[in-house]
Amino acid sequence: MKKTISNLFKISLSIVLLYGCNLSSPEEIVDISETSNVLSIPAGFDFSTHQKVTINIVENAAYAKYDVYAYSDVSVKTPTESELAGKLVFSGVPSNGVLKQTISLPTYYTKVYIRRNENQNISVTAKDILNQEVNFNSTEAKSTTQTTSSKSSANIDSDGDGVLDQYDAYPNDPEKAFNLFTPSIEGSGILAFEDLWPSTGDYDFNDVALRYQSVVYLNANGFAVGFDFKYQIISNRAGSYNGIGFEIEGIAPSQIESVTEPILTIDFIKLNPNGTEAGQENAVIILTDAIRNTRVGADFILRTVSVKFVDPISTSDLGVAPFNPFLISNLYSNTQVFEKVRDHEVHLPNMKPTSLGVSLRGKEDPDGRYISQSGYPWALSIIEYSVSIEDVMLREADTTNANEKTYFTVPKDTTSITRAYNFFKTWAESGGSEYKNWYTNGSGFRNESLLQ
Ligand SMILES: [Ca+2]
Ligand SMILES: [Ca+2]
Ligand SMILES: [Ca+2]
Repeated sequence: MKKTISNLFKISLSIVLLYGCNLSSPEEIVDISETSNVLSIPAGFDFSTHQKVTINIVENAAYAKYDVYAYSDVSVKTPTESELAGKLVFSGVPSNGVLKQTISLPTYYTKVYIRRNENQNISVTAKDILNQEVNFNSTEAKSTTQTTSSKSSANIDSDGDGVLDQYDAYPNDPEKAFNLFTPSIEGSGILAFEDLWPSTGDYDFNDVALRYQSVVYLNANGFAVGFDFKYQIISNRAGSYNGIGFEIEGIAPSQIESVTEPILTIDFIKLNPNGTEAGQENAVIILTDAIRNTRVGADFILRTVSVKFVDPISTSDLGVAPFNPFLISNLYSNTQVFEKVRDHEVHLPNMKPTSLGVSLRGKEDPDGRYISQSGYPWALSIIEYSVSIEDVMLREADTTNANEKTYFTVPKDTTSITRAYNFFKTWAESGGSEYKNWYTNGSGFRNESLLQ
């Protein structure tokens, strides 16, 4: 009898376990998310996944070259120099003993790596980010390793900009000496939009999505002389002629010397002679007026818009890519008739429309801050280091690698981001304090079958 009870218990336990497994299967989680499609976010939360960080370096020696790397302490071991290489954010040589730059880092990043090279004596120091700042003094550079580079004796400055050839990324260009990458030399950022604003959408964030990398060109004093904005459209599920651009807040159109090459095809964007958009208070760069028209054949290709400044600008004044990005939505009309509507700009939460945009406060966007009544944004901005702008389309096309995407991928059509990414809702409802890395490929973070 005891045996029978024991067996019955085992059978019941098995049933419970099986049933339990079913309950915790991804499909069941999906159904639960589907029925609760309202996000209860704390007041003021803006859905930021990255933040501006100011790096302040004080140098006591006459001359030292610095490289600053993004660093995540999620990894267990200290990264090697070769592991850090792809995460280079900027380089520079202090001017009058000071090197200061503004960069962008994921909110879950807690440190940066600072590499100092004083006459081939190399030190690498991990520094904490405190209140969006990193303060480093060269007296902290302790563990030094002497390299055997033959360049150490080469004190040549071919272009006379004050930066030795061995440290000068542009040894024959006196206007440029260093680069500042957003997010890094081998990383890329994502902008993903819902285009029905001010109506709510399905929150699959695949109507328009692009990857970008910005390369700011710095002079010998660490001031920006211009930048390239490279972009690759990775999703365009909209039937309409959406345009896309960004506003550089606090920078006047007159501070821009030239912009090459916005792709304008449907004649409703007016430009100033310097290539910025006309009628704007701040400098506005339009990448294209019609994303669908930027294809070559059936494919979107890697594009670059180059911006040159009249006078060098500090990166604290310039801000960080993607600046104030926006989609120009031409879908709003509740008809299928295409209209050239310039003023319907879809921005990131809490950002403001440009001079040519309108704020359409109403039922769906009650505060006019691009957060819907149900608590959702119309745009998301992410930066990550797991795929480069050059490699993303190759990786996408590689079907043998389909289940090994280590980078953010937009959801399939009509699949809400809350279904595709299991911790998006937790992150949003915690005001961004939990699961700050919800968009990464952490264990159990995403439902691969629901991603494009
Ligand atoms: Ca030089
Ligand atoms: Ca140079
Ligand atoms: Ca959508």
